[in-house]
Amino acid sequence: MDRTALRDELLAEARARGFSGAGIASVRPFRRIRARALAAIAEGRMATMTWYSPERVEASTDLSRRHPWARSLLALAWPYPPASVPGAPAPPAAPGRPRGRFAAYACLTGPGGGAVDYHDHLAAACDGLVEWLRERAGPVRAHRFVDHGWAIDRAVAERAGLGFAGKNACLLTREAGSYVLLAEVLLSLPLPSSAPSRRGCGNCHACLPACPTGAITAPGVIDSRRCISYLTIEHRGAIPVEMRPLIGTWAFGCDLCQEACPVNSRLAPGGLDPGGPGTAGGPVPHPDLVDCLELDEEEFRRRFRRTAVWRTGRAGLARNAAIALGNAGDRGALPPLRRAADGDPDPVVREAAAWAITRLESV
Ligand code: B12
Ligand code: SF4
Ligand code: SF4
Repeated sequence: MDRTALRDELLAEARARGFSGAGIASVRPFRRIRARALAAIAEGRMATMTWYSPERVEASTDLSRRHPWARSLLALAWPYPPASVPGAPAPPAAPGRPRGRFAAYACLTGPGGGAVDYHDHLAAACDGLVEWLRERAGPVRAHRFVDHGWAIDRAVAERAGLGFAGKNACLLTREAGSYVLLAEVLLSLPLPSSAPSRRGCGNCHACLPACPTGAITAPGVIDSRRCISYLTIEHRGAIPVEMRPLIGTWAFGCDLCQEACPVNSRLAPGGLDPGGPGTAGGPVPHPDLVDCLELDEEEFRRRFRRTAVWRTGRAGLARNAAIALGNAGDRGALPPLRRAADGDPDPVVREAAAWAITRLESV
């Protein structure tokens, strides 16, 4: 079969299976992003994420080192709805039970409506697509990357024409803006490359002032040490005191630089249903912060084991909730904070709760 026709059929099949974007990139090294990623590590912008090592960057930016059989790269984007629409009022909260925020990607639901971890969800979708390709094209060797794989997902997607790199560093796609999760599959089959996107941010710079912590230090450059997403998901131990008031009520991740983006608001007129504040069925966009503070290990596992929130751990979520409660300004949250400051098994949570109490008592 003609390779261009096969590529086009494969990309159409990806869309039919729920991916919002699909494209083919060459496997040649990613030299520009290699230099940027190494600089991010050398300048400390990757904070304590030591797993993001120079060795990983070298392998991620020259995929043929570990996979010499690879002849093309299939890049894929999976869409998800934003958690809220800019300007929309926050959902009501009961006195003493302020609501916080979870990043929209953590609230991803599967076909049955239940919460899912996007890694599992995307991996299954990629595998299904590779099976389809094998049925069409015969034996094809494949290796997939989903987020924690050794590939730089945004750079691959950009080269495959899925979209362009925004000043908030996110990959902005035509179909779903930046509200996409990325994955890619190395193939032993040579397929012709897709055309890169010719769009860009132009004169817009709305995301830079929208970041409350100044984490976007230059267009396309994120200092993780200041990024709420890093602080609430990846950072272990106490969150630096000077950053705490800037985190607002985010309890897991942050979407502010995406919510400010006109490309997203043009494409996504509706947000996720805010639903109730309870997390009994898994992550929700506006969770009850006292609930997040008080979960024990068993309940945390039951609610979040197969979701993105699992990464932060019970103590990480409770630490974040304590800080968010301090920032929410509702003194009705003082009793649960006092209980956590005295009795939480984790010293980091106890200290965060004590900080929140001091902050609320000074309101
Ligand atoms: C480490 C990491 C983080 C770190 C560091 C973020 C960062 N920007 O480097 C932290 C924990 C802070 C983080 C946060 C988030 N992350 Co993250 N993260 C990663 C990870 C594992 C590696 C990223 C990386 O290599 N960074 C190093 C830099 C050099 O690479 P980059 O940012 O990817 O590169 C782009 C920009 O630098 C930009 N760029 C480079 N130069 C220039 C110059 C100009 C002028 C411009 C305009 C742009 C530009 O172009 C590059 C290619 O597109 C990837 C998964 C993966 N394996 O790739 C997910 C990934 C990037 N994260 C993702 C998501 C969803 C997020 C959050 C939105 C989660 C949230 N809601 O809380 C935030 C967004 C923060 C932000 N504005 O970037 C998605 C991004 C999807 C998308 N549409 O872009 C990814 C791809 C995971 C996935 N598989 O879907 N993340
Ligand atoms: S995710 Fe939040 S803190 Fe991080 S760069 Fe975007 S707006 Fe700033
Ligand atoms: S807000 Fe503007 S500058 Fe920032 S990513 Fe969106 S289009 Fe680009």
